[in-house]
Amino acid sequence: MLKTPKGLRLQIGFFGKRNAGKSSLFNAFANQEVSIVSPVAGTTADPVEKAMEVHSLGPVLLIDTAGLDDDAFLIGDLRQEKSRKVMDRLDMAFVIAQADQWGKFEEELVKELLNRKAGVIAVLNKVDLFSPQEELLEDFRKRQLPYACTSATKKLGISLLREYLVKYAPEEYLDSPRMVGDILEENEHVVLVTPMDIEAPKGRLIMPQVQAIRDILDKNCCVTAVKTDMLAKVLDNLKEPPSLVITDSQAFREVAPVVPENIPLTSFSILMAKLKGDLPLCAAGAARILAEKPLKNVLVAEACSHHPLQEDIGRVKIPAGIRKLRSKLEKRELDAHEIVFTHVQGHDYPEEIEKYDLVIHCGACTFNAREMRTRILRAAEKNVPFTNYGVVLACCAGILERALSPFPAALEAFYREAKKEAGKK
Ligand SMILES: Nc1nc2c(ncn2[C@@H]2O[C@H](COP(=O)(O)OP(=O)(O)OP(=O)(O)O)[C@@H](O)[C@H]2O)c(=O)[nH]1
Ligand SMILES: [Mg+2]
Repeated sequence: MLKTPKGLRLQIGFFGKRNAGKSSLFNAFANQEVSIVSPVAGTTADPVEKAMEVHSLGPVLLIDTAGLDDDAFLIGDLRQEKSRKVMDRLDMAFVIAQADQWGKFEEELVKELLNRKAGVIAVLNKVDLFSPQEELLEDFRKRQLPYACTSATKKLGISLLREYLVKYAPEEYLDSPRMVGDILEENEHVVLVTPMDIEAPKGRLIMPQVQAIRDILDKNCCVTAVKTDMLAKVLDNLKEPPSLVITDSQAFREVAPVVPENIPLTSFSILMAKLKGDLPLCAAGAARILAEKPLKNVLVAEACSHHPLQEDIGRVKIPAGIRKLRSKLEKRELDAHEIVFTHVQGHDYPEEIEKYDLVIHCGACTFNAREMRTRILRAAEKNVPFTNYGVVLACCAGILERALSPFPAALEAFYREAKKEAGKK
């Protein structure tokens, strides 16, 4: 129906010093001249991406990066900064060096990548001209660091790189996590509420809707999709109530009274929190909005850089919803400046996360699970509550508990945190 979204692809980075042959290997791997190759050191300035299918692994995203230097991490050069940012979202990385020049710098790179939980493969390139030292290879074997000797120009060793990917790819890519199928039994019926407002993309459904349909069908369940105003009629006409209703978060307020209390109801965004991040953690994070102590600085992080609908949610709906909720809670009208919402987009995510009282993330449909995990981790390490759009929208609409009811662990996490917050001032 749609192309595989970027966030579901295994992301593979090509790293190393300038002129190591990263772009040449990238092209040899892709079997296409995608990235510019030249003998001039520093040819690649910005990360270059190529989506492709790897046999028996499925969809991958290759990312060629700008060459790094020995003092790369000191000089703060913009292009090197971009290469480093790529590291945060990788599943796997090739660390590439000219075959006779693997050294301390490459080892540092391997360490950085392993710290980020990426799978690392050492690549000794240009073996048509240079030979690696036998002791080095022995050392790799001892440390169980997978390595390959390649020649990008002679196309040697490229298939070994592919084999390694399949061998070392994280489990989740071989067996994708479920969005909703895990809470359904076979033959159940799910109703989706998919409003087609002016923001809906022309001629198609948005990705979370498509992904949910696929997951429900994979579970051998039946799915009915309706627009908001048809919901009451469809529910009336069903002989048996559906096992679950999933609605667009924005229509939650309208949909909730139409769906009888005995029918579990949740939102697409909550399913995205489950698929990409950590639903219990996001549920617990929402408790901070309802806490008694003042809420001053909120970071709103958005994965897509060009999405008017998401932008509207992050920039308008959520700030307005939270201000309204806090005004009610504090029993006074909050001024616009009393809660500061800071917005970041794409792969930007601040290092000093402790400045914020709360992080609110979008559904992250364009991110892979690892990048989300890195972000969650960064907040958790600084004890900053983390939540997402769907959970916040449900919270502002006053239906959070209901939207979480199909996921008992998340509901419990919310109650636990709310109780803890109630004890603080
Ligand atoms: N002989 C030989 N030359 C190679 C090989 N791989 C790359 N080269 C050459 O090495 C030079 C640099 O290659 P690139 O692929 O541009 O290197 P890079 O690592 O992407 O360099 P930057 O990103 O620009 O820093 C080019 O002249 C390539 O033709 C190889 O396996 N053998
Ligand atoms: Mg290059």
